[in-house]
Amino acid sequence: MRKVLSVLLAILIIASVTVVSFSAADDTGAATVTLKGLQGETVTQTYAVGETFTAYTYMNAADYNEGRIGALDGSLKYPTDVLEIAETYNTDTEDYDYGLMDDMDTVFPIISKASIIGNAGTPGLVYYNASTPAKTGFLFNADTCVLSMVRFKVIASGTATIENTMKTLAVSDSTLTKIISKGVIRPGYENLTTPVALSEPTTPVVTGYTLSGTATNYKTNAGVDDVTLKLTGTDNNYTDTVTVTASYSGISAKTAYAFENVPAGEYTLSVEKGNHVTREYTVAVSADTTQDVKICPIGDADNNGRVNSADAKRASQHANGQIDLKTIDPYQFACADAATPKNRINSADAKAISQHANAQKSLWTVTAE
Ligand SMILES: [Ca+2]
Ligand SMILES: [Ca+2]
Repeated sequence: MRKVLSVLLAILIIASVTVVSFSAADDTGAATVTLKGLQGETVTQTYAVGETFTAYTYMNAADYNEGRIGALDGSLKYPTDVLEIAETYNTDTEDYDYGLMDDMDTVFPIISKASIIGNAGTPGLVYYNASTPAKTGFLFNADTCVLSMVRFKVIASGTATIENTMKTLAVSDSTLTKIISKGVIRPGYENLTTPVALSEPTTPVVTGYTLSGTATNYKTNAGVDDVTLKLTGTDNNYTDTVTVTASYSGISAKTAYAFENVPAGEYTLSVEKGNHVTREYTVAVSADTTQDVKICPIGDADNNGRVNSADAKRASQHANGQIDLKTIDPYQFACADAATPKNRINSADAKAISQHANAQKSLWTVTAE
């Protein structure tokens, strides 16, 4: 659970339910409910009197500070003659109640889960106010990050508009740069979206997908066993890093890795290991995705995991114009490009590989991690 440095919460008073002049049982009508987001996003649905529903507001601040928000202050307004608050959502129990307000994970979806928010004691107003100026902040880096999640009950027929307002929204930098100031979205931040939804919370909110596979890598020097995989969004600001430790069978390892809760999008997956040549893959994620990867040691021109005279010969053949490793496989070229000048394979690369193969001078300078 993420450490929250500072938490400023609104006064939370669970207001007594507004008393209406007739009981719900007397009213067999329906209410037309419209939920509005900050930028005019709307969703409308009709519910029978007595029915409960959940109003979700998501927030995508991914374009700003990688979606890391350091402070927010806002509310939902609803008409008390048609709606009352039934319950709010508690992510610890994955059920509805007023939750633990001292636990920010249950207030805002720092990573992925839904939030609860409090009724400030003012009829018709659900209020939230929280600040974590730490670098990490609250993470709103995907369309599926829940800003608020409130369960309402229809108590009378009519028309009800539930409106999101935000007084302050600031990124989690040292000065809490404001995206929204005094209720107005500041210039340059117009891409902020707050999608809204009205649906029964029968399943947890899906926040992303699993990207997993095996990373084939090789034994080099003792203690050099960590494989680091970095995922970077090309059409979003999502980044994540996973490090796994190789367990070898002979000289090679097929090491399982997984990224969880990856938002849909296109990514660059970079695979690194000491004494290996870093390799990048382009991966599209729109569902749970498998991507196996393979990296090879420096000098392994034919990518079979061993560096021997065959690799030196291959580099030499390229240097002599007999083969073109870039055409055969750009990654083979990168592995054969063992000596300076880089990005060019000449007799120096062939010699360096040969010296490594003959145990005269190792290409693998990383000895432990
Ligand atoms: Ca080889
Ligand atoms: Ca070279």
